[in-house]
Amino acid sequence: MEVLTTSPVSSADLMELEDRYNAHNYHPIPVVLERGRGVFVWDVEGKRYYDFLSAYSAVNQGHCHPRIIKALTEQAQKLTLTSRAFYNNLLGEYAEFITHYFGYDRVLPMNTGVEGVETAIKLARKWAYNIKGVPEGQAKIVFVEGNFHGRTLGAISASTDPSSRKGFGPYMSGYVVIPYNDLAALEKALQDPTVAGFLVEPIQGEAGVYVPDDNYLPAAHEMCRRSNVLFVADEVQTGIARTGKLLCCDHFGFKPDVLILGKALSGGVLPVSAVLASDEVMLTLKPGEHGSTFGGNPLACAVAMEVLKVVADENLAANAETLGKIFRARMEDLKQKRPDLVTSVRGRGLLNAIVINDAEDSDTAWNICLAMAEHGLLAKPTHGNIIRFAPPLVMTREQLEECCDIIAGVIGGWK
Ligand code: IF1
Repeated sequence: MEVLTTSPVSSADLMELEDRYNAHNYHPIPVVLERGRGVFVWDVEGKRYYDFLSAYSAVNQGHCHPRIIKALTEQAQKLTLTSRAFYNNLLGEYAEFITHYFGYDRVLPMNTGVEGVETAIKLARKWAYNIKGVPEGQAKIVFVEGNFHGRTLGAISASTDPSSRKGFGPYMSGYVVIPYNDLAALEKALQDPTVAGFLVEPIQGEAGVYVPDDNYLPAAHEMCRRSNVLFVADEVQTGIARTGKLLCCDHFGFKPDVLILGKALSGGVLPVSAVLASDEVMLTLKPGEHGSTFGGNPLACAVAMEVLKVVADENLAANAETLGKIFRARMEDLKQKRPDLVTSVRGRGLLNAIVINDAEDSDTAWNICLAMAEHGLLAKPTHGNIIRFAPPLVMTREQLEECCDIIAGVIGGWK
């Protein structure tokens, strides 16, 4: 058989094919990618782009990182899945490694981010009944407005975004939703003695990269401690160096009681998520009470260990912190030049967003993203008028400056 180095099929054909046979639950930017390396991806026509989405922060370590792909392929030839009906030779090593790495007693391995969220909710409820003494069936979880925790019924039941939520009821009970970045509202919610946990993204990603006030998270953590409520951090998107520290909570000097990780825990090569907690919380779960066919599989264990070593060896958190400052400074310059168009710049590390001065239903941000794609940079709007910028953390300063030139060129010259 003849081996082709480039696909003979055009982007247009492939988009049509997907559109014809796939569910219409996404509206992608019209590029068809077939290859990735580091901060770059290539479409089927061979055009190269800077990736400023990083698969929603799953590819923090860059596309097809050689060390991660080596760990994947070597393990794939040995053993991929045993289920948890048996022990495998890597799960213990991985559990020791990841708990020491993040400073927790125990880990519960899952696959997707939302499974991590579901696991954390179940853990908080179990802990409330077994340890806190909440009467069975009455535990509550407190969430904040604008949250995004995934697509399961358990997660969308907490959502205040109609597009995530509407038309999928009935919803989970035992949820309380309060305003974000509002300590008074949290104080009030925590007065209810049946509250088991407070589940929050340290920076709200999907909502549009909302960074809370400096004292919000540490004060919320302290309030939870005083009320005997678990502080559960959803760091699926913010975790693993994205915001300029290993965890976003590290910026604020506290450790969540329960930590949820996903996405970049596998460097984007397969779904790997994890929930980390203390003995007290984790040991409330007994055999048969929770699990997953794929959770803790040896392939995931091998990959996740290498991923975390790469994050440390390549100082990705420090790089994200440094480059993030440069990026926001460049975007602030752009805001000065085009105050009619750019109304806000925000973020932490390399999780940033700019707000385009437009109604959410305007297509300006979308059209800007199409123009940036033409100039070789991929980003996608969220909520219509917010553009999120989250490149792989392996980017160099020179590359970042070049990307800022592209963004400033497109937006600066926008008519
Ligand atoms: C989609 C955004 C990112 C998450 C947090 C759990 C999950 C996610 C904080 C679930 C997932 C995604 C999923 C993706 C869009 C996306 C996203 F645009 F919504 F905000 F990352 F930027 N907690 N985030 O952000 O993880 O089950 O998907 O592995 O297409 O729904 P998952």
